[in-house]
Amino acid sequence: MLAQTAPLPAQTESDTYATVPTVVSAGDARGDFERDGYLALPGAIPAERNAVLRAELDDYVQVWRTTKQRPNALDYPAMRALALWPEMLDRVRSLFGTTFSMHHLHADRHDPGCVGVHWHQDYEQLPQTNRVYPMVHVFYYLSGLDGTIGDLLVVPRSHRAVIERNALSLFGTNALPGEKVFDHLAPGSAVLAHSALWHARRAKPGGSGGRYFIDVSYCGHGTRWPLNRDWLDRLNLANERREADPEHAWIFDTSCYFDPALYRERMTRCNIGSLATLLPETR
Ligand SMILES: O=C(O)CCC(=O)C(=O)O
Ligand SMILES: [Fe+2]
Repeated sequence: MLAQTAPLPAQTESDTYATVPTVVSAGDARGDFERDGYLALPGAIPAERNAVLRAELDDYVQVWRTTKQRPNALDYPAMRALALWPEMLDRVRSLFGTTFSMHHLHADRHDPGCVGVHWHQDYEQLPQTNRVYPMVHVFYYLSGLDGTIGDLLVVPRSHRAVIERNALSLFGTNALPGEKVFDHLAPGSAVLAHSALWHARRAKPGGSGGRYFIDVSYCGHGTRWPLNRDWLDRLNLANERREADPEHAWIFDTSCYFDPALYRERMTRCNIGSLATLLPETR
């Protein structure tokens, strides 16, 4: 069983807007993460919990493929518990040095022959201009990685570059200079990746049984992040149901998000020339 964690203190408005995460390293893990943009945690999920998650993911995938509708992962108890896993939340908190909310949870089983995912980064920002606030994706490989079906690729230290999410698509999943290939990870491993880290999934032949994959992402407080309506609704729903576990109110707090659909047109209209010249004077 996962241990319970203490709730974070309630945020005040001044906390929310004053907290800019420090880039000073406080311990090896944080230093490594800040330098390289990722941390690998081999075999992080205990075997028993991992088996429950795998069974749940099989069910989730079957419902999704049968109904052609992606179910709400937060309705599945083990996946919901994974998003709220106290040890992982503590780790994210220590890496961020600030409070945060969950952004989304995606889950899928990649069966043999599954296609790859081209190079990209997943940092949520409209438009992409800086990397001041932290966002992380926790990639869980329930069945591990063994060089079949799909390898995870990352370019260490690429998370500081400011680049549109799909700007790297022209490279497909070809090798990039300095890339690191994850093709050997124990079942239940996690890779914590700064969301701006360049990464890809390179399709590989062979394999059996499927590549069980869950990613959960978290956004640091102090700014507002884009989140599509669908996931805003899911988090709000989870928040409404939190009587069952009131200590998790903060993780489903959506006040740090905005629906990008409501801003895209406005952004397109004013995103001309150098945006800096359109900003009000600040000191
Ligand atoms: O399948 C993987 O290992 C990574 C997939 C990915 O890039 C993502 O879900 O954002
Ligand atoms: Fe990604």
